Amino acid sequence: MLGRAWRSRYWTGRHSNNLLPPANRVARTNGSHGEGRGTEFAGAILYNPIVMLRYYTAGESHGEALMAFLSGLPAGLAVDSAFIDRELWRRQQGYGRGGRMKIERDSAHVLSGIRHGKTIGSPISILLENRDWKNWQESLPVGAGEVAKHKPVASPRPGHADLAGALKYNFPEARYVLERASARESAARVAIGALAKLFLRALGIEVLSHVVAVGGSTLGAGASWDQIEALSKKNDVLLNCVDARVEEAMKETVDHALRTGDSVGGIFEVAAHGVPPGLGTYAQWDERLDARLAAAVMSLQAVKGVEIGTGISSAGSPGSAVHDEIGYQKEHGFSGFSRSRNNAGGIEGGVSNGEEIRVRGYLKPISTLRRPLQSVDFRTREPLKAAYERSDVCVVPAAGVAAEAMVALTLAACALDKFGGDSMDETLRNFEGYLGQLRNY
Ligand code: EPS
Repeated sequence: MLGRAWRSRYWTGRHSNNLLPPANRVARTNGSHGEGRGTEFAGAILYNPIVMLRYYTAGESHGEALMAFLSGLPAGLAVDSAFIDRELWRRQQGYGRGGRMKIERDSAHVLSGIRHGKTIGSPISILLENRDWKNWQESLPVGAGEVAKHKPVASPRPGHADLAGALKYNFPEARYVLERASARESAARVAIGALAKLFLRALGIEVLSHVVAVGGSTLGAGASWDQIEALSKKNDVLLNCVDARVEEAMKETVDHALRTGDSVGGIFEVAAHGVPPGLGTYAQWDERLDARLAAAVMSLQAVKGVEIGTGISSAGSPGSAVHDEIGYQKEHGFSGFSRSRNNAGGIEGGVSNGEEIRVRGYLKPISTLRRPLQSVDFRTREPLKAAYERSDVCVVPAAGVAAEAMVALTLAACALDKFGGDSMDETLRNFEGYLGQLRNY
């Protein structure tokens, strides 16, 4: 069996042919030509061509369950299921959630890949039961069921996937669209994100979030890692803001939306603490860490913008006010190099620079409104107000927790690209070797 680092080198295509494993060398001499990422070696593909850590989810919002799959974690990582459930609980918190959160008690049911409390290197699958399924079995059956019991969505909601999805998949209405476009799906990401967090923790990296803004109520100052960490330990979550006074203003903003049948968006910030310099690379566009993080966070429901560090305000400032001056104290950080501030959000040139990574997500307001906007009847094409279904009014804290999962999965993938390892022992050995290199730089 090929080592993980071996596979990575082979598939990233940056190394010479004589580094190819024997099976692939044979394939090339048998008529495959070309360099690079996999398909040229179609006759000899042994592994997924691009990434070592792979994941995806399945499940409808009101179906029987959500499923999450994670493949590529090294063997021997201790898994604490209470930690996964705590993460799932954190995602369910926050002022402004709808009635659904009173029904669900998300808990991870691990089906594979973890035995005797540790990963075994095999694909991990996790099932999250939808408690609400009992109320939907007749409306959303797997079999044909009774048409009269289905729950079609009369008119698409502006801002939701309803119309674009119905047009794309040629559905006469939007029920199937919203079932999958729903942010309920993010619970599955949080379950596997928790495993990525446990992996990163073994490397000394922690990932958490806080809320910067709800509607127009904004935290003026930055939040320190210690403040963010203290928030994560709370057992009563209001809006996950480090400043109690601003949090109260955020609550009033949500109350106003509740009173007026409206909804609010906002801004969350994810911080990754303890990330060494050297994750991601400028060498290729799709291997840049900032690009990978931006895609990961943007993929979350309702996120319409992503910012690394002070990226957005930096665009209007002179370079002297933006870039983080460099100093050196032998014992500081990973390599002795230090920074006067962290406007870069821990990433320069698509590479982590050893400072804390800071990524912000900008959420549009929830698109389901109790006082709906104008739309069109799917059936008659006549004007009709947009459909209203039970919904949340504000999900910024929950989205922050889901974004932690996406950031953790992305950093774990980058760390495995760099350090490889089929077992945690192997990964940690490679990691320690690299840390030594940084210390001795
Ligand atoms: C969502 C609508 C609401 C939210 C849901 C996301 O669900 P329901 O239609 O069942 O009331 O509660 O979020 C979750 C269920 C969750 O777990 O976060 C939507 O349309 O996106």
